[in-house]
Amino acid sequence: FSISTANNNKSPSTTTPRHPRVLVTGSLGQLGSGLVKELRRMYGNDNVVASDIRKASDEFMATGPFVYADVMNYSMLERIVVDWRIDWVVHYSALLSAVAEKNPTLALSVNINGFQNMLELAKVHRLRLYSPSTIGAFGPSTPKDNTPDLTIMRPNTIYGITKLHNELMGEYYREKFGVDFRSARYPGILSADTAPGGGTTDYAVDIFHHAIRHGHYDCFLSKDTRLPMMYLSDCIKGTVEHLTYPTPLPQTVYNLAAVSFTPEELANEIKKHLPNFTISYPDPARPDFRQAIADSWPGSLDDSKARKDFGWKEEYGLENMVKLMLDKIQAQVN
Ligand code: AKB
Repeated sequence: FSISTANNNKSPSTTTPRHPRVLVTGSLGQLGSGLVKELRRMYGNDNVVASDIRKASDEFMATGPFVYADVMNYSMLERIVVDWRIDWVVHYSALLSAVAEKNPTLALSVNINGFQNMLELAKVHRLRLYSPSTIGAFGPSTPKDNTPDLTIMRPNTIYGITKLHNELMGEYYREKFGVDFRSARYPGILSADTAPGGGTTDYAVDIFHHAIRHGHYDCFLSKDTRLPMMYLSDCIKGTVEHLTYPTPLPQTVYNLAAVSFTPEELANEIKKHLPNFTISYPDPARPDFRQAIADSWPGSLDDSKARKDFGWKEEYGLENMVKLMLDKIQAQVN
């Protein structure tokens, strides 16, 4: 990343490399705080502006700039971009699948209007915009196994509809206006330090807390619901690789995957460390509302394009991820 600092007729133009200045929205969510930390490590604390609509902890505030940013307010966002001379935006503000399904009107506003504000700002101020999509952008008619990047996409959840809309709008702005828009379809993300916020894949985090604290977990998905998942640090690594790739990539949106498992397979892996752990599942006659959401999503993704185009490769599979989650949560309890 470099900016031109001088260009007159007498002396040759010189370029002084400087770090990009990055704005992260939704930075207090499951993914935001880890990404902010990594970007600050790479570019310096003052070059990464964290934002949210909630108050940050003293600990988080101590690490660098933090501003209030309501993604539905275009002029507020524009002021931040101008005042802080932002180059790149990572847009994480969104309602996840389960909460979106409970409040579709709010999901439409936040997920679509909030994103549209960012996209428009990216056009006007020549920003690089990274905003993740999701496995939720696929639907029940999508091929379930090894789902490719390009396939049938007819999501039947409000979350999926908003995310697919954003994929297409980002692609349109890239083609039409040259906006450097980048996106990856995230699977469910597992993390020990930050809680997920209202998704269908949240069971895969809750299970660890319950296993350690109570020895039992009452799962809201059926035991054979297979979904793609990933450990948080891998997601941050993949996001940084994608975000920082020096030139626009051949595709606007990439599948990003690491591992796929069912609740039963996850529980069996946990039992290897906690032999007394037990799990129960819903009565098939009375499924939780999130079962229908999960059933409409793929069981595994083909992410070979991300591996080829920006070198994506995960570090964590089921075994080492389970061990790490248990160790970290055990340390919190002690
Ligand atoms: C959710 O469950 O809603 C999210 C996602 C897969 O996008 N974790």
